[in-house]
Amino acid sequence: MRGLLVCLLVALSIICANADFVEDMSQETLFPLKQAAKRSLANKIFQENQKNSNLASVEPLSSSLTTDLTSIDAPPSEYYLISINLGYNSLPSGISQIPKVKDIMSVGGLKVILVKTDQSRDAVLQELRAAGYFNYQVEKSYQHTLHTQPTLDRLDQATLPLDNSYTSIGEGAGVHLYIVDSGILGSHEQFNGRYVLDFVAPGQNATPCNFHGSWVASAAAGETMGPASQSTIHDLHVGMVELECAFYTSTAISALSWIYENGTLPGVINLSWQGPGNSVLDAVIGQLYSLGYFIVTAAGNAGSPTAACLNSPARAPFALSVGAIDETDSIAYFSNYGDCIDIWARGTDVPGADVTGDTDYTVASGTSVAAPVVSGLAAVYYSLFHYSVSSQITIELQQSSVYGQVLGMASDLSNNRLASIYWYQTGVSVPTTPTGESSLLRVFD
Ligand SMILES: [Ca+2]
Repeated sequence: MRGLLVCLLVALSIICANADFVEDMSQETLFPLKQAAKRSLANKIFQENQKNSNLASVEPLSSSLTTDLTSIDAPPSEYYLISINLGYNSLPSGISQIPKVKDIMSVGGLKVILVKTDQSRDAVLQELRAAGYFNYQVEKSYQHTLHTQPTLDRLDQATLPLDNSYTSIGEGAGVHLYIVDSGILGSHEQFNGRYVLDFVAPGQNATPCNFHGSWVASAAAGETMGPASQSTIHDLHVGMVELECAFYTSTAISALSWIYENGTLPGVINLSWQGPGNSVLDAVIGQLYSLGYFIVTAAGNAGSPTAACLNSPARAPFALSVGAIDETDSIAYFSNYGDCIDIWARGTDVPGADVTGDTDYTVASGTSVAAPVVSGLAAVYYSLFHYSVSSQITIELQQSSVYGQVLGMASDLSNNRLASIYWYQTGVSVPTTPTGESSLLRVFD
């Protein structure tokens, strides 16, 4: 559990200080609202870009870290733990030869006997007493599992309340998910056998510099926590220890360049960080999109209506920007919003993989964790539909989204879209959305 979630932010690199703004708005774009907003802001962005050279900052994110990670779920079967206080009883002689006894463990002054039986708890107690063994405590062995991931739970239903379940339509097998972040604990149980280390920032080692990358990766592709639970997870570790896990745009671009040169399609690239507007970074993202990668980014956590249109990669025409909603489907108080948000996903109180141990978890909030939900969903769609063109994934994400569900924004905005598999999962035909249709057609232009 952590008291504060710190998002990875990019410090503007020198490489862009003198770069001309890349006016690529006339090309195919993701959403018309975003396109219009970006057009109007292009000059302003460029001017700010010039002023912001070498700016380094770390943006504090929200956190709400009280959620208990474990819950007692349905009892699996017939296992009972019998605890014996040795102060009163010695172990029955020959107990280890009894077939139903599966294990005997010592825990301090206690012996704990694991029994497999289909008897009820009371029946086990009665049997022990009939045999002359008192002072036993008999407890059922429960299956301790994580709460149903709120991100997943929300993904498979159109409306609230959450039903504490997630029914998959696919797990993203065969798709490569590139996480450009603070490093991932590849040995974590959530990433079992699906982890590849691709890139480490110069001067760094493979050890994650904080939990962020693992938490993000589990939201996209964790064994039990992300939609793409069969995708291959690629770690591009850009976070720098000396910057408290922040990094430079140039390092991010190095990582993206590595993907361009060495990556495998179909692929989804997750960028759960923001920095000042950067035309070079935006252009690099455009190159990867053209090659067939789908790029997803966090909207940012400034709670601002304009920041996503000013910052990169959120403003990048070929990066899908994901805003965060809370447990009431309202825009999370920290989430950026406005015309440059393309889609929404749950981003508050989300458990995820931690880096302190292979079975450790943490809970945090941020658009950083909403983005990988959509990245994972994009991987699922690549896997299901075998698209080779990035724009087809955009269309799938749009068409499968639940329209008008996000509270706190006008319902007639075409970007009021909640990422969802609801229509696929239920077999209900996808509804026509009032203003979304035009944006779909534009992608085909
Ligand atoms: Ca659900």
